[in-house]
Amino acid sequence: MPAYDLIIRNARIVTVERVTEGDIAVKDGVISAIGKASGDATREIDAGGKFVLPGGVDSHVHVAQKSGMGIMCADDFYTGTRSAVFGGTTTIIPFAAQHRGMSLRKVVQDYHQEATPKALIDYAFHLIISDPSPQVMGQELPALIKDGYTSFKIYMTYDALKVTDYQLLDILALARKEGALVMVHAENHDMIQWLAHHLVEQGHVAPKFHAIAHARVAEAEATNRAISLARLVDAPMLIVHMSEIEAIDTVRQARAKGLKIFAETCPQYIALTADDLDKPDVQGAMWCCSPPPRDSAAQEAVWAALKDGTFDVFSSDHAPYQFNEGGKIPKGLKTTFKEMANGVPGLELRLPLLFSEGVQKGRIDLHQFVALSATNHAKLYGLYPRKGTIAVGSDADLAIWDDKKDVTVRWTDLHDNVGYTPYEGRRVTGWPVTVISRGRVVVENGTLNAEKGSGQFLKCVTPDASRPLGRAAPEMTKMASFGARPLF
Ligand code: DUC
Ligand code: ZN
Ligand code: ZN
Repeated sequence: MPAYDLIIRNARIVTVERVTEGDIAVKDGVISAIGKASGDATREIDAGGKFVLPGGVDSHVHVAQKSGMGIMCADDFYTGTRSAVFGGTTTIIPFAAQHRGMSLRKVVQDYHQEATPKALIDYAFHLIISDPSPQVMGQELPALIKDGYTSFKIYMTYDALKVTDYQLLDILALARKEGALVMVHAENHDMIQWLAHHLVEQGHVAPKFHAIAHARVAEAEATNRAISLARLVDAPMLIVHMSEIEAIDTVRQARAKGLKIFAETCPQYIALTADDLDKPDVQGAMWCCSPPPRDSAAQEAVWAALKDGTFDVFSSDHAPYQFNEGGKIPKGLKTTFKEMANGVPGLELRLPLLFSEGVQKGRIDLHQFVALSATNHAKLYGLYPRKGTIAVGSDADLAIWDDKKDVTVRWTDLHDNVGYTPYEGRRVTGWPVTVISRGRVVVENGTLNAEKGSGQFLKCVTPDASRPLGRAAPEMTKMASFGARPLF
């Protein structure tokens, strides 16, 4: 009987702290030795000096979800996790989304029913709360937090989803009391509505006007307001999908004051600009997401914030809609920018884009890449050290990267169900060629080898913020723990 199930030999093992040369031995899905592995294994892989990184953790993903406008995502838990794993991601945290009038407990049950038979890799859930009714706030949410759903997203915009500032304060107070993390989509609803109304009135309905209606100041104002609300009740908050210079500065200042504010950005804010939405007829809808991509100055600000640790996590915000009437363009060629489905796919290309544009171009180092792509996500949602690192006792979730591999992005080579990629034709250097999930070699030589339903549900726990997130987030060391604390 071999000592191990798998040994990866001759690896350059990268974590947030160090690069180590050696072997990784795996038994029963868990890393059981690192260094010089003596003994044999059922399977050996020679990494040949390639980088072996923690499998990515993508903590902002929409799959099998209906948008506020009632449009179904193009990916379910099978195609979504398939796409993830081909891009080097081995854990996802999608949303169980409540629409108004729904029981949150029932919503969670429904998402489990969707995920259980289909997921190829491990997953946890965030909640989306659009209806903080007495039943939700008094019973369902506190119970769900105890059951391992410790983060929830709140919208400050979208008619069907947004909560008032008063409701957000209630939710923040509850998060503080129960020890949970509130994630905020920060855009000023009335500013966007007002601009959109006047643009449409003047016949400006093409996709490019989406980026004008979702003005930078709308993001900046809402970010500042959200942080002020969190400050009032001293509750932790994550601002998701940040795109904009002033908003990023506001986060940086809040953290410098010691506030427990975390921040996330996404591939579309380093690799796209508002000009991408400026295409003939409604084609620009394929690049439509909220907040919209901005310009090269904003991209530079995003890179600076990735480098200096203002951003804790780099997530895909994979929000996949096909370019047809059941997806992006519900009214076909007559669809106005107000009616387009919001969101772009990014699960599979999240890590290759960050690696190629970030590490290869010297904007961030490999350790920051690991922190931003895996370790910080696992720490923020209480999955560390089971996920997000390479250590004895951690799940053997690993990606072997060929840092020399040049790839020209073609949607036909990707594994989602979207039908296009906003990054078509881009060249990236560096690709996760072999991907391992709990010791199973799930991607190798471009082939998938995982059973539908073999992914496992992960319960999140409230993180202990006295442990720093990693090199990309040094301010965390100063932050108090955000375990449960009563407000009054
Ligand atoms: N917010 C998201 O988080 N994803 C897609 C669209 C949106 O507005
Ligand atoms: Zn959002
Ligand atoms: Zn999202």
